[in-house]
Amino acid sequence: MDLVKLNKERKYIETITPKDDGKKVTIAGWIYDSRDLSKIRFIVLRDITGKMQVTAFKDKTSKEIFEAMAKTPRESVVIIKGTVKKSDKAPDGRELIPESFEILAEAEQPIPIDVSDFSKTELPKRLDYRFLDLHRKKIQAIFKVQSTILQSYREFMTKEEKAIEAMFPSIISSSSEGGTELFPAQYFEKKAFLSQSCQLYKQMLACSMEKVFAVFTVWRAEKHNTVRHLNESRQFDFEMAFADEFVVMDVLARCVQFIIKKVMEENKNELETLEVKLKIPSIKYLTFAQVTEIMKKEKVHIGKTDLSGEVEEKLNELYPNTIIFVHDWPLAGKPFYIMPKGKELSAGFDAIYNGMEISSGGQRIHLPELLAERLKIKGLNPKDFEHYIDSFRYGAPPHAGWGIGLERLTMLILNLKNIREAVLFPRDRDRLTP
Ligand code: AMO
Repeated sequence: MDLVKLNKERKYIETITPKDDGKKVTIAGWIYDSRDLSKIRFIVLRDITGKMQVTAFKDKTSKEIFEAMAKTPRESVVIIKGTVKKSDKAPDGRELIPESFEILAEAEQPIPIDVSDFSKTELPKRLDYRFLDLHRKKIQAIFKVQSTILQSYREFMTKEEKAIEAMFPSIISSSSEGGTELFPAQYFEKKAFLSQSCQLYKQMLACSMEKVFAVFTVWRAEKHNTVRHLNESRQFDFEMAFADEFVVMDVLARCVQFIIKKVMEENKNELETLEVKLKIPSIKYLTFAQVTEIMKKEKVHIGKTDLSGEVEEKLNELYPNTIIFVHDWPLAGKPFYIMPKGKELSAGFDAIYNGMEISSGGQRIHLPELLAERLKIKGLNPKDFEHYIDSFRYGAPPHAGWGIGLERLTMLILNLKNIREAVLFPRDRDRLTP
């Protein structure tokens, strides 16, 4: 097969319209379904854009093609040339009458998981065969939407905010979020860790480049196995100089609204496939103390320094389709780099959307002495953070920022029940392959 020629000739199924009726086209893809009615044989061919019925007749189609259509198993990869014909019986109103049929890769049988649109294969098994799971329209829809989320985050940051995209190291020498949860790595003779966030680097960068953002992979050695946590996840990071938490909460609100608007505009088919009805969320600001009061009335238990899943769900019930910013967070519940506000409170916040935390952030400490003091209070050694602390000694403006979990955001936009659905190849407590 001449693949250069194929790419010139090939038409994606979605682009075949009434204008093509009577014309010869070449399509390529996977056999989704086949039916044999003795004198008529059907194949439904699927490519990344859609499905098309291919219809062969015993008395009209060549014997070779007629037989190949019966023999070639589902999920095999084929190239079919033929004439487009209007047909009331075909799913999209047109079918292809084949004139040539070439098998590029025959799928071994049996296929280990059900890859039909109605598949009931359980998630763990699907993830064992993720490469096959990705043959499915629903699964492809999730990652088409995630691609829009990624692109629109970049578009928002570069076009609306004029921020600068940055890359940071993934191997670090000390914690960036607190003492625990690090994966150790051997770095020649030195002890190192996989990055648990680009926190310290994005802060150092914002102190010269003012407005920066990143799409950054993080590793967290948390042992729990939940439907909302991963051990490897991706974050949308943002950091801005001359800003406090209120400035960056506003950026976050507009950013998430922008992303959701783009998904609504660009992924209509995918949202339909996934049966998701999206609306642009509204924005609500509450202090931690206000949330405590509300929860008292609702008789939901609230911790002193953090919000439980139950509280997050209750907030969603009270303020549906809303990005809820909970600010003036208790100092004890935030990492060492968050700016204190008096003795008890901090300039840190969490953002909750559809019943779960999508982001946390706040104003940072840009004062070296205060930073060293806060590190000690958190049980960390300022010596391990020397470069970071020093970076604030020679002209560092006040700054603030946040991080959104990409998989969390995808999960919550699409109403997925398990965060693993929003990762191509998830890494959790038990899963290191594929
Ligand atoms: P935090 O640890 O709250 O903050 O993470 C930010 C966001 O990332 C997502 N997230 C996760 N997603 C899946 N699995 C996990 N284990 C996981 N941990 C976090 C969540 C969360 O809201 N440096 C700060 C951010 C900042 O202040 O700029 C940070 O990492 O959506």
